[in-house]
Amino acid sequence: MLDEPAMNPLRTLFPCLPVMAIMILIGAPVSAVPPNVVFVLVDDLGKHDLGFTGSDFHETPNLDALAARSMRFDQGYACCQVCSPSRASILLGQFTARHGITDWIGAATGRAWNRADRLLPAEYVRSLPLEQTTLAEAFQEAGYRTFFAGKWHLGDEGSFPEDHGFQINHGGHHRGSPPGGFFSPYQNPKLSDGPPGESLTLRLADETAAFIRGSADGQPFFAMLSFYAVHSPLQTTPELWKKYRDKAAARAAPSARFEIDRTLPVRIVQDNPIYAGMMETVDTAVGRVLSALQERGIADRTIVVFTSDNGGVASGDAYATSNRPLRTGKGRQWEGGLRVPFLIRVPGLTDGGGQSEVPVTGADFYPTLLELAGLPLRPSQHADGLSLVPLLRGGTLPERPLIWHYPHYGNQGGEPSGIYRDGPWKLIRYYEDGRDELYRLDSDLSETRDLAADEPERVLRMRTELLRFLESVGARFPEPDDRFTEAGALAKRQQIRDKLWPQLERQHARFLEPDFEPNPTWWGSRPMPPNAR
Ligand SMILES: [Ca+2]
Repeated sequence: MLDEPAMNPLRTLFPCLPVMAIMILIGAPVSAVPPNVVFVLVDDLGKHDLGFTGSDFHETPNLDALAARSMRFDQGYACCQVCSPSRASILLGQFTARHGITDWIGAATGRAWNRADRLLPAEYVRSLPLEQTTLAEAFQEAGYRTFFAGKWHLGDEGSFPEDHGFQINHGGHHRGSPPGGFFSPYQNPKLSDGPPGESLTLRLADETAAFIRGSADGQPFFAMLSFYAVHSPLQTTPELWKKYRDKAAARAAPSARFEIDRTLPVRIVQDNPIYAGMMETVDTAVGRVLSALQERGIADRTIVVFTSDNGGVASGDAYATSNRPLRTGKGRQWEGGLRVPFLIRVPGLTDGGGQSEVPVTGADFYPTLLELAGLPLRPSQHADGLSLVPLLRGGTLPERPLIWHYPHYGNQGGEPSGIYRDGPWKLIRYYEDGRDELYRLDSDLSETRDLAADEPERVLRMRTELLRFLESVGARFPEPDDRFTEAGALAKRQQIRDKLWPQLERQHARFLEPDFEPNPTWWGSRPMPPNAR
């Protein structure tokens, strides 16, 4: 951890002038101080997991209140359907194909991927490039104090938060899930243990709140609170589990909780009481941070961002939530994997709330936050991001395509593919066999009607633009796996349909039965295997 003396950015720019003269010089009111930034990133939070995004099961009053004072981007996207790539995109202002971190760091590539699939997943960059200027470094260079708490998952020793512009780091390291689970002892090399049973989610919020309370009057800050929640392992307290178990059990039981969508079963109902408990704890944690801003008297000059790194987990892992009406979830190439809650609160600008329907991505935060802070843009760095300030002011953005590239298979059933979003149209290019899907999202949000055969010219144009961009940034592609057999693929599909699907239905119904006793690790801190990510 680096400790640098407090430094006023205006002083840095104009070291010889008295403060009043500086204010007059830049035309700012005498009370003006550059705004602070609190960036809240939740892991694996689904688009419809929150009260204000339509969940009628999860309870998130603090986030709903924040949303009422923010611009809500209904078409806010993560830059990838899994975590490390979209985290890198937030910090670099680039689509994933450009920075090269295209899969979660630790995922197998080449022949090490051995799951009866048609392709060998492409190699990818395995740590955040040191030579680039992260969003934190841009703020630090401008005199901001920078703070990080929580999940990092952007490289090993030498590529931790403190190596990329964060002066303080509580809990960020190479792992993508909490080594000791969600309760102390944490087994986290970057976070001291609290009393046994302390909540990791609340602890990260309390560290952030303490940083805010201790902030200096003359120096703005950039604080990133990156929760390990609501990623697996799913763990909550007995009280919250019971609260949401009773809430779910009081409803009419659904006839089915899962449906098969191509590669894996997908959860289509939100009623997991453990996951709901985790959601409430995240909401409580964010409430503590917002309260600290009030108590410190700086809520009116602090920008708050709230978003997620990929869609909710509807397939794979703990099959935790449903993103309906969006198709599927984390890891997948459809909207459930990519659309996320996406809020920007700017005091004085978004106080009355508002909703934008313009498609935006995690790469846009970089230029947006620089502009809001009055800092110079760095267009060669945030090459794929656009400042959203015009939208915050009620204006429009220039038309531009959004591009995703995932040359991998996912644990959640994701297929190697590229995506090109242009206006209401979304093209998915499948790398296994070169086929395309085309959806018109303004009239078919759930991606049920593939229009590729009806629109061959549009498909050709969009595919050409997608491949041209990917080539221009040196994107890597998967290659055929000579071990693949049709019989092996068929056996895998049959096993999923005949065994996994009914087993999931039984298991998730069982969670709500009155005599069900959860595994003690749901509120314990049993360590995860040492090689787990
Ligand atoms: Ca994630």
